[in-house]
Amino acid sequence: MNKQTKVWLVLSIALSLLALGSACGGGTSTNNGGPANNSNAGPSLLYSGPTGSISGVVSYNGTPPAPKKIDTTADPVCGQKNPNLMTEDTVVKDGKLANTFIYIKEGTTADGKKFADYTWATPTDEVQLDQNGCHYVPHVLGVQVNQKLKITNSDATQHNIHPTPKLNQEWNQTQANGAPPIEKAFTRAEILIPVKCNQHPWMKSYIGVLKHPFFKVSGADGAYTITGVPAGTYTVVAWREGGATGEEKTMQVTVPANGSAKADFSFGGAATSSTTPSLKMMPAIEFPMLGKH
Ligand SMILES: [Cu+2]
Repeated sequence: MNKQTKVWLVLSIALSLLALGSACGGGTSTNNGGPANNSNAGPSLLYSGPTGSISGVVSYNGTPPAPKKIDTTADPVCGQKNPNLMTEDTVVKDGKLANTFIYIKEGTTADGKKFADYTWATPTDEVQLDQNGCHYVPHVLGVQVNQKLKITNSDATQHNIHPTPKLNQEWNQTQANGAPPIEKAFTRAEILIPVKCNQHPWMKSYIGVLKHPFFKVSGADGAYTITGVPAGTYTVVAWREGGATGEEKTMQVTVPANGSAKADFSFGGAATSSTTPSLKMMPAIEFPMLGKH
């Protein structure tokens, strides 16, 4: 018997055993519909049409709040490794805003189907969140639903990773100096999950969880590019941290087949300059009316 024949023999035995196993298993189930129907997820619609990209730059108007130096005296290890640790809630360079999470919220593909009706494979590669110098790196990141998130501790001190989601399950886990990576995943889409550290109150990170892969975080130059986007028309959202649930800007874009759509966003500035004049006008309107009595 040659090697190929042996392999086929082993395979066919394995398949027979599998068939036998599922036939026996079927006796306990009321639904004998076969393997295609036993999944609780709906039928999956996979996209195979033409794609394009969305790119742009995120700006910050006006003078951004200056980063503040973080007092790390509670943990000397942090101060030794990272003596100039600064707040990262608004990172602006030359008017461009980093750490903005840009993603497709909804839309219609060029073939007339709802974007939300498509399903996207969970990536097999993991996304890393490191604790290095007593802050989270990166500060903002995205994962797909059920994609593996690998959390590492590069510091000579203990951290306690504590995401505080609204839709996913909350957990917190201590990771000692030298401890192996912690592997987690989120089962539901959520924009965005704040992550804190129970050891170091200043530590913050934000994780965006989506059912699809069309998201990016703006870089230090404010730029981002989302590739492989099905041709279609979409609502694109740029999210940045701030307040209780963050701040969002939305834009409609049409992604052409094999082309690129532009979506520039801007935060900051504008709101304060528009409210001041309207407040000043109010007394001018009110006083003549009072004088008529
Ligand atoms: Cu920590």
